[in-house]
Amino acid sequence: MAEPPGDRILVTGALGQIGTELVSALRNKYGKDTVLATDIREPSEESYFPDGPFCNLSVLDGEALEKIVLDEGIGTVFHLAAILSAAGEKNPDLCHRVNVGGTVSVLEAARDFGLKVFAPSSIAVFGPDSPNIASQKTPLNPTTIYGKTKVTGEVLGMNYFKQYGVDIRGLRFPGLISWRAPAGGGTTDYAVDIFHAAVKDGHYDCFVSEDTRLPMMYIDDAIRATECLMEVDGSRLGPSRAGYNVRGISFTAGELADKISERIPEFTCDFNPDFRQEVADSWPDDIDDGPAKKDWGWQAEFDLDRMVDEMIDNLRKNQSS
Ligand code: NAD
Ligand code: AKB
Repeated sequence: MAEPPGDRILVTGALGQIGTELVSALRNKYGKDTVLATDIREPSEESYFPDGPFCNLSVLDGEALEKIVLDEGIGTVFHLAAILSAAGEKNPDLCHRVNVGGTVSVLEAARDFGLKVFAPSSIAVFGPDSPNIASQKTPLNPTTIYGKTKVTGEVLGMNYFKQYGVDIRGLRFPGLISWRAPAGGGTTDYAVDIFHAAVKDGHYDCFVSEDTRLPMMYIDDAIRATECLMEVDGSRLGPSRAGYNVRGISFTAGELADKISERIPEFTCDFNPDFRQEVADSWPDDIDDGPAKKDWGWQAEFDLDRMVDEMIDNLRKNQSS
């Protein structure tokens, strides 16, 4: 493997739900100027984004990516640019181009310049034939275009690891729940939107049915899992290195609405499933994360009550500031 041109960090798709939080965490840890945030769009005036270096980059432009890697002395890439499940079902061609094409651009740069890469996968890799609790070894037969691109991403990552020695690491994130940045066009977005609606309007029209149960995780656990995986000695990582299952919480949409009502008694929720119901129905209720626990000591910290308290407290503080 080549020696990387430097030890700075590049984040693709940095303005999204995860990037907003990850860039902040990485800048706190390694220093503001060490982390170069990039995205195909510009930061907006209205939304929060941590202060520090930013430039436009489409992950489909492999040449531009390699030039930034060289010019900016990059050693590690957190590759977050993607089109999520609901947006992907509406625009499958774009989803395939960005998720597969973008990952190839990053892996090619990693091979040419000796970069370490974090590329998240998703519980969307599982399909309707998955058991209710999907294990690491459950066969991957997704029916969504997004899920298929995530399986391809894991396979590509393992190929670049085996053939070229690229240090690729990835997690199969559950639906992530956070309060700073809006969710970015997925099926689990309801579990973020419901909090904003509850705090602002006291009512939410939910696009999945009351009994829809899915694997979820609070953002602080997701950021901690990402940091742990990237910091652990590579010799501890097994064959799941490109897509470790990481478990957080599992609840139904109805259970979440009830927990919010316990804290906001006037809150009401209607359930009117749309096309995203079929996507949700194709995913497991929960996942088992035995290999992540065994290989690098993963353990989530947020249960349902703690996550609901954090979301409501933070959104209320944000609203009043
Ligand atoms: P998001 O949709 O919030 O953000 C994605 C970002 O990518 C956006 O800011 C968008 O502008 C950018 N982007 C789109 N096309 C691009 C291109 N061609 N070049 C550069 N940037 C481009 O997504 P997220 O929730 O932050 O997800 C990040 C990663 O984590 C994705 O790989 C996603 O599949 C994975 N993931 C997310 C969740 C979740 O619940 N948020 C769960 C599982 C996996
Ligand atoms: C989505 O719903 O598409 C994402 C995911 C689980 O990957 N949040």
